[in-house]
Amino acid sequence: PSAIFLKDYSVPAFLIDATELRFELGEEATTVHSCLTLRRNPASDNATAGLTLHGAELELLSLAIDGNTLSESQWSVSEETLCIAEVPDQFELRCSTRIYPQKNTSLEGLYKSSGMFCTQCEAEGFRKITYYLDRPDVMSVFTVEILADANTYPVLLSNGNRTDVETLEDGRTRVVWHDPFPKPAYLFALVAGDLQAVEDTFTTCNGRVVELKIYVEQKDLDKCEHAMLSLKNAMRWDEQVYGREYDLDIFNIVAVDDFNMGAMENKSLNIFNTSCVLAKPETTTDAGFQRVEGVVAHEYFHNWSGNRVTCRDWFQLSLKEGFTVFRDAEFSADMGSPTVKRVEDVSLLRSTQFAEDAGPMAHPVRPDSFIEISNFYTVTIYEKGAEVVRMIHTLLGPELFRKGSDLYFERHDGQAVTCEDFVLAMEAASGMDLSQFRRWYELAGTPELDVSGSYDAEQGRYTLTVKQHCPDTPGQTNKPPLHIPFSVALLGEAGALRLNLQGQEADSETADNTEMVLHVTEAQQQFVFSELPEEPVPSLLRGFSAPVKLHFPYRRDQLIALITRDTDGFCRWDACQQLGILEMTAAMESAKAGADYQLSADFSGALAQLLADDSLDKAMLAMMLVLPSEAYLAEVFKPVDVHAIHHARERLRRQLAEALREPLLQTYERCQDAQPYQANAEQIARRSLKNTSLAYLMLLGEEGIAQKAREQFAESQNMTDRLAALTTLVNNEDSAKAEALMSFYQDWQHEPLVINQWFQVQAASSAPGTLEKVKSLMNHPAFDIRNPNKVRALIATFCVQNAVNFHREDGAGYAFLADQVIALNRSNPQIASRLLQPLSKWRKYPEAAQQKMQAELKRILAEPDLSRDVYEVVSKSVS
Ligand code: DPP
Ligand code: ZN
Repeated sequence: PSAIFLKDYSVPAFLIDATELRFELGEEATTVHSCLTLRRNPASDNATAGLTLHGAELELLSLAIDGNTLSESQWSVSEETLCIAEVPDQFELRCSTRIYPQKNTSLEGLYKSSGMFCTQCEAEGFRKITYYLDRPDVMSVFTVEILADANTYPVLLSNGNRTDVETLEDGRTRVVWHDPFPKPAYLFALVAGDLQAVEDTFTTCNGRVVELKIYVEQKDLDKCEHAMLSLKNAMRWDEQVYGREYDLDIFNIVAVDDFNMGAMENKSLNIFNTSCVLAKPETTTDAGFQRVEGVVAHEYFHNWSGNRVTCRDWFQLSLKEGFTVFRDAEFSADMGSPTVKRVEDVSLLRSTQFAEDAGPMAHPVRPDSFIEISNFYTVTIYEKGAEVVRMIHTLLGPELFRKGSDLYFERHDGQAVTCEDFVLAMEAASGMDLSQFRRWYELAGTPELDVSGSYDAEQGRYTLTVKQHCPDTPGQTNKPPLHIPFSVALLGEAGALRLNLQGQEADSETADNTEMVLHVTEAQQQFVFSELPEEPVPSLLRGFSAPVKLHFPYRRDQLIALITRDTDGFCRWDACQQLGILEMTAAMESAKAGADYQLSADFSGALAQLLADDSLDKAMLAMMLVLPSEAYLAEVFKPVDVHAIHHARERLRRQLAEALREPLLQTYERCQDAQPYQANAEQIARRSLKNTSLAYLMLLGEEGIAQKAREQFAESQNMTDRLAALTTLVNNEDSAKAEALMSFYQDWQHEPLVINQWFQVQAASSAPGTLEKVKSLMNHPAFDIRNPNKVRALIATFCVQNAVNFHREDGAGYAFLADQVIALNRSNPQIASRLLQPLSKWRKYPEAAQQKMQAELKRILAEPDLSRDVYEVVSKSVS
């Protein structure tokens, strides 16, 4: 397999004005007839080129140009293309292919999932359906005819509007769908199955009534309410915040069990992983409800940021994904708690994306090359891409950003464009120069900011010295400085101080001038603030204004001041994390020296003060109580000794529970819910704090507390509380553990999504022997390696969220992962490659672990028939 480069991009030699497809869905095979209206692209400089179409795993049945059947000598096929050497300038190409959806385990193209036909075409799945110009800059108007047995497949769907339906004499139904909006093939979708729909309507700002339907299996009809509400909220929000109205009379969502990703934004026919659309209190946790809301909104928002304006090529993937993640994050913030949402997103970025940036697969938000595009649906493209858009928002301010997005949509509606076009629109609308800022799209790696502060009491001046540098990444060294929006405030005893920045006008200031966005653009820069009557505590990178690693030599008392007094929720939380890291560092050093470490009183004291503060958002408080995650700590300490980290962290947690026993107990009782379950911010916050308290209290090993957990498990009516109780019973090896696991399974064996949570709880347990447990669960009748949700719940949870067991010193965890990758390599390359990622990070670990991890990578590399997906990750990792 070889790489494809952005610099080699050229426009397509042909365009497809119209695409007509006819699907004859069968139980053995499916026949696809296509009729493409083609013409030479006037923008192409090759006026005599033959026609090369993409196609993979297709049986070609016939081929005709303008009604004349082609003989075999007139075309040639390779594994991934069909070439017709001589074609007119304008013509109609008819092609028939046979495919086998029932045998398609890759879940790419057309496949079957629990009795229904469905498609997944992004990024390059359409070529597994028929020969086509399967690239996003070829946009075409689709008309789709579907023929299928009327009894087995009463629901037949595709994009756009249904224009015809009839019952044929042979017992089949024939429907026709027409989508008036030209679109690339990756947005094509087809669904056929025995489905039921929950229906509603939405009236747009201009009075258009849109029919909304969520199609599910009969048994799931009671789990669609939340997704429907989220959809309507998202439609309204996009009108209000971005001025974007929906553009068709129908919007359909279909839930599918077997799905590689979360969901897919096909034009007017979104297809969803059941895990991202179904929700009800009895089966779904609060996090699950929030995920449904976020993903429904994300896919809906793609209708403008992705579909109406799409990507020119896959190197521009973040154009639609980064922007859309930013949009859905702002939406979720508006629907719930903005600070909580921000902290959750930053946590994910700092553990997962920073790790990616530091590993062998590091790539810029706009990559220069790839071997397999499926490997680039990454946290860098999505989450760092969203941070890049957020920084533009911060630099421009909300009004100019809106002007920029309006201009972007207006200029490029119906086009396939680039990240550069997005930046150009933002510049044109705002008048701001983003030339240096563009480096965020080009450079991989996480920039580091080294900041120091000094106070001159005589002059009343405070000077911040800011140095930036970005580490080398594969193929990129000696990087130039980036344009970093650095949001700051200076805290005095009585609150944030007025900022007078010498010699530089800051352009984003709050009304009372206590917060400011500094433009960090050089390798080293100084910012001098004057008229300061006292030495301030700097509050830096407020709201996480840029995706960087910040280093500032805070004293402990300064961190505690931030924790208890800062007005920026993110900085308060982050100060807690920093103090937690100091504790962890000290605890690990003591352990190394064979000594006992005792948690510092100032830390537990600060947390006690927070627990006593009734005005604090409970969800925030819950997050502040949690020590830095093992995943984040693995980004902080080098090399990563997972066992030392785990044991030190567990000891500190227990000490914290001892120090805070009384307030935690009170909090646990105070947060009991009297109201019936609702997935609103207030209740979610309360449950989160309650269950965080319970998790701590359980570490005390007190029978009275264990009793409370057992009661909560047995009696709670919602999955959030039930699962939290189960988790703590499992993690603490409670005497009721086995029985609880068994009764949970019996209660929920008919609900695959709940059983996935059951797998997850067991796979994440740090108890010794978990690997053996996971292996035996793979033989459980509820497990199925062909279902990606189950693979994620059991195998990926073990390898990603269970560091101590995955990194067992005998290397058995690594061998287990390699075995699973090898098993999935042929059946589902995307999932295999995704699963493989933890092994690729081998360089972070101590020598002995490195060797074992590398050995497993080499074992995978030696496998015959490696998929492109797996090959790319393994080969880049071992070298
Ligand atoms: N484009 C999908 C999404 O992120 C994933 N393929 O919404
Ligand atoms: Zn997306």
